[in-house]
Formats: sequence, structure tokens, C-alpha cells
Amino acid sequence: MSKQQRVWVSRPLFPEVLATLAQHVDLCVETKESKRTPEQLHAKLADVDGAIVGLSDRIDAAAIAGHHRLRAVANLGVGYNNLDLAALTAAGIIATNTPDVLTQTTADYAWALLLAAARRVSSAERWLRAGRWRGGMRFDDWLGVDVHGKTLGILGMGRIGQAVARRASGFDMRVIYHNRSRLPEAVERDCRATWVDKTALLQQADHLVLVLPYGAQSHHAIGAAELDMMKRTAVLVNIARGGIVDDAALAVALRDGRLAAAGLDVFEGEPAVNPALRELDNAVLSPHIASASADTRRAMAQLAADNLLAALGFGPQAGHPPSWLNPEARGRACR
Ligand code: 8YV
Repeated sequence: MSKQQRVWVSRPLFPEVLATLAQHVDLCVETKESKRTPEQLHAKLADVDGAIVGLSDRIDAAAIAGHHRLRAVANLGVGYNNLDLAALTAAGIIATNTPDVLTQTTADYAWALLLAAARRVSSAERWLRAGRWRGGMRFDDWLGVDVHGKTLGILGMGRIGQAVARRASGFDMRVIYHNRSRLPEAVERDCRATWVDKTALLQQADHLVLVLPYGAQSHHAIGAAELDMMKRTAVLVNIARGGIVDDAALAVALRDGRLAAAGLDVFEGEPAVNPALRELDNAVLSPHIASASADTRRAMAQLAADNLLAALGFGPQAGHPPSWLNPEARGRACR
């Protein structure tokens, strides 16, 4: 039976989540995620009431131009730099994201990358798989850098940064952080973290984790000058966004031994990855999977669906999506 409202889903989602949407709306679900041209995206958003989109879908004024039917866009992610919030708000289109449900899983992954990069897990595995472990290994081969007992620096101390910090006490680490605004004392105490300015963070951190949102202000927040200030034995972890690190400068620093290692889940211009980074054995690279545990991705998809249904007027939260980014956009009347 045809329903009145139509929703476009830009990538395959969990069937049970799609089923909750399908109870209320007609669905058009893409069979794979892909980076669409602005023209393709504009065409996909024509004649739909709502859309579930992800990081590779840039929803700006051009994408929604002339689409008077579109009333809500639900982003699959806590970060929403792919959405032009001002343009959506000006058009009265509700925008939502998926905070909280991914905090712990993403913080776990920051630690996975930090430990893997510091202890050379990926390169050792590549070496073993290549059949090169034939005896005669030296006692001073495969030396990594320690994590326990060191100073952990965190740039960006929102929910995920705080969750990364809390895990550090199990490693007996001192935690320092930098954030535009200092956290309330009670939160600092709870995270056992001390605010420092950015220069002190770069100079004092034995290992540095980036967890800040991407925007004009954080573009290349870590470039050649910042990398130069870091310890040569440091590990840099980026689970935030590509573009926060100048990947070309990072590749040079890693190649020249000005930094011990890096663990990177995000890249400038992803899915493209700077070829210089791909060449380096001291870079642990993963394809933007920090939130990818089965439970968390399901929870993110469900929250995006709940947000969209509420924005389109369905369910107990009708008119009040749980993670509404632009409540000043009152929403358009149903057409
Ligand atoms: C991605 C993320 O959304 O939540 C975010 O901001 O970056 C991730 O959870 C997810 O990996 C899909 O790209």
C-alpha cells in the first residue's frame, strides 16, 4: 500500500530499522553507499519528505534548492559537517544527528588505534603474514613506545573526549586536554583531566588524541608547525575528521621520524587516502570505522530513523525529534 510520505535512505541500513520506517513511509533505499555528485544528490532529494544521509552526502543549499517537499534530514553520525545547517534552517528543514549512542564505542576505538600504533601491531602482523618470522629475531626488534604511565593529551573534550580520558586511569596516565571552553571542575575531576593551552598540550603530551569537530576553525589544527612541537616519541590518533590534520605534513613527519607513529581513522578527502600515508609502516590506518560495532551502528541507525519519523510527525515524539540540531527551524507544513 502506498503511504503519503516518502523517504530516501542514502545507504543500506539494518533491515529491522528499515522496517520501523516502512510502517509509516514509502522508502527508497540505496543498495550501496557512494559519493554522489551534487547533481545526483539534488535529484535524489527531489519529491521526498525526508532523507537519512551520511558523511559522504553533502547537504547544502544547492542540494535542497527548489525541493519544497523536503522537511527533514537525519544524519547518521554525531558529526554533521556534511550538513549546511544554516541552509537547512533557512529552508525550515529539520536536521538531526546521532549523539551519545556512539560515545563509548568511539572512545574504545581511539584506544585501539593508540595501542596498535604505539606497539606496532599492524606492521608486526604484516611482517608475520609475509612469512618473515623465521627465527633469529633480535631482542631489540619491534620496539614500540609505552602507553601506560605516560601523559595523554586530548584535543577536543566533548562527550567522546571525556570517555577517552576516563579510560586512561586504567593505564595510570596523566591526562591533559585542550578545548575552547574549559570543562566544569566536577567534570575535570571525574575525568582526572587538566586543562592546558594548545601549545602546552602539544609539547607535553606523550600521546595525542584528536576528538574535536571539523569546521573552518579546526581545519589543519594539526599541521607542520604543530607536529614540530610534539615529542618525537609521540603517537597521534585522529578519530575526529579528515581535514583537522594536514595529512601531507603528517606523512612527512612520520617519514622523517619526527613523530613515532599515528593511528588514523579519518582522512582529508576520504575515501581517498594520501598515498604517502599508505606507504608508511608507522601509520595504522582504518576506513572511518570508530563507531562500527554491531550494537552501536544499529543504535545509530535506529536513532536516525526515530529522529526522522518524529520530524515527519510519527510516533510518541512527533514534532520533537530526540536529537534536533536546529530547533529554530520549526519544520515545514506537510505537503
Ligand atoms: C560516522 C562519525 O558517522 O558519528 C560520526 O560523526 O564520524 C561516524 O560515526 C560513521 O562512521 C559513518 O561514516
